Amino acid sequence: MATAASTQEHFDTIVVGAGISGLYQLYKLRELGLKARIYEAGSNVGGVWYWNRYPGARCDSVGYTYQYWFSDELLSEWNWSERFPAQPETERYLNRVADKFDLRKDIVFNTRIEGAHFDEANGVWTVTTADGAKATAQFLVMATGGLSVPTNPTFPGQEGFKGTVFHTARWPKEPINFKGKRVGVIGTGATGIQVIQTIAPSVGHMTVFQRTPSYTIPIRNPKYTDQDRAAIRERYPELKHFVHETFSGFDFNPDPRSFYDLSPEERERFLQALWEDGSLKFWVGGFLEALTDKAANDEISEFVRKRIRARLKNPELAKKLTPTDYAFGTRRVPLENRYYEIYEQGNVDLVDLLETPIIRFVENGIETSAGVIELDIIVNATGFDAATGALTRLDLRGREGRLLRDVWSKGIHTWLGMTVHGFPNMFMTMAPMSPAAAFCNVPTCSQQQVDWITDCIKYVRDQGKQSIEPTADADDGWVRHHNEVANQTLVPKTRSWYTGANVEGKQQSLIAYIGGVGTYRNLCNNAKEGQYKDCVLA
Ligand code: NA7
Repeated sequence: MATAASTQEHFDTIVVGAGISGLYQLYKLRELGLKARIYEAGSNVGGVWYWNRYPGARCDSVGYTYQYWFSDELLSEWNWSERFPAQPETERYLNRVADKFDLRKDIVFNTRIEGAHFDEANGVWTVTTADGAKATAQFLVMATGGLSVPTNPTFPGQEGFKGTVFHTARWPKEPINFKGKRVGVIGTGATGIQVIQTIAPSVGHMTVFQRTPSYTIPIRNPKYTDQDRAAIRERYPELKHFVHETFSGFDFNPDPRSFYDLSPEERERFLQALWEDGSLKFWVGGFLEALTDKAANDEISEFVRKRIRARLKNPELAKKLTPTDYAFGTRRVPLENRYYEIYEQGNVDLVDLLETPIIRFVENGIETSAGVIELDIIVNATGFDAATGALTRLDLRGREGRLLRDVWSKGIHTWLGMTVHGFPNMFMTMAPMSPAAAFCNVPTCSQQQVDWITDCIKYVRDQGKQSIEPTADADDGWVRHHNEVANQTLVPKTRSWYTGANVEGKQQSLIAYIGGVGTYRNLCNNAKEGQYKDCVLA
């Protein structure tokens, strides 16, 4: 493992973050023969799979599409145990990658980067760690993650609560004993649902504080046999290419037929078959009109609502847990496992915050407009400042000392979601205006972005140049295209983390490119083949 140097070290490239993108970026930079270093705030690799170790954390992507494709040896060695691996398995996988490719020796752990400044005179980035150490590099890759800055609710009286408060994205490594405890969970997105359905059976009593119910899909998660794994491995040579050509980075595409090519009965049968797949295929592997056409979406939304209602005996509960005021698929669709049944098991209450909002936290619990609910533990499953949060909270300054936070406060702009005008030699993964920020199976897009970034760095060096930066027009063009595509869909019409609505004061615009993973990849490839003509090389 690398250690923070006492004297200022210089690298060809500094990477911030040792998650899925950062690890692969280090591997690729080494392949180029560059001197590279990762700084990582956590004590180990894994990024989102290091921090989000709450009970029930599980990947909603099928495991064999949620992996690296660069090493046939790794692909042949690693055995996924089930279709949707739980957090410990994915974390183990990323540790295995770090060990197998000896990545740790170039990673400094327990080191948070507070700022990075571009020095125009010398053409280098200087990064500063939380304890004031500095290092410089020609290139900077912000592999800081799209979902790495948790949002905590701010209710009056929070500091006075005498029990324990956890955020799911900062979960302790030691097991928590919930036995006999009164537990409150705030939030019913993908994370809330996983944690609620997992701990509800073992707590004394649970109160779920729900503001917006989710549309969900029941997960089908068989354990794999050796035979299953052998059959899956057969597909790897084709899959490693195919995932990059799809709409959302998985191993399937939306159906080529129009919603209106089928009769209502045929549609019902088709949707039922997708439903039984028990995966996100129902969301992004069905009709594309689900995301663009209100009438088509209404029918699909009702298909899901019917199935949620059918799970609940109590009509009052069914009403509260069934979404009716937004369109299916315009917010993240969680996979669930016996989520609805837990509300009828006897020790779980649902508080609908639209009826009885939280007034304040009190010493012994949470006070809503209906009275005090006594709690020992509060779990905030309240989400993230997605895509921008990890970048805007830093003192990240490009040319003329301009702060990215200020630049984006007037309107987020990027070129291809990977670079920003005014920030030469700075690259980002999982950043705004790329599919990776929300509408992609993360490893697919993170590998595509890292490959593109690596090629771009190689090009600059091969040309004997020092720096590359998109023009202001390049950013403008990308923002225009991003918005045009976004506005053809229903997604911006719903308030969610996809539109920045979950963070006060955040830009209200679609955070991720929704033109499709394959289309985005072609646009990135065109930029490369066109020798980055939208950029200034100096
Ligand atoms: P999400 O999807 O942003 O969900 C957060 C949940 O927390 C959601 O139900 C919110 O309600 C709720 N929330 C947030 N703040 C509050 C306050 N102040 N009061 C009450 N309820 C609140 O985050 P997740 O962690 O579940 O998922 C993020 C991604 O991680 C997910 O999409 C996967 O890709 C993995 P709201 O909807 O805002 O009404």
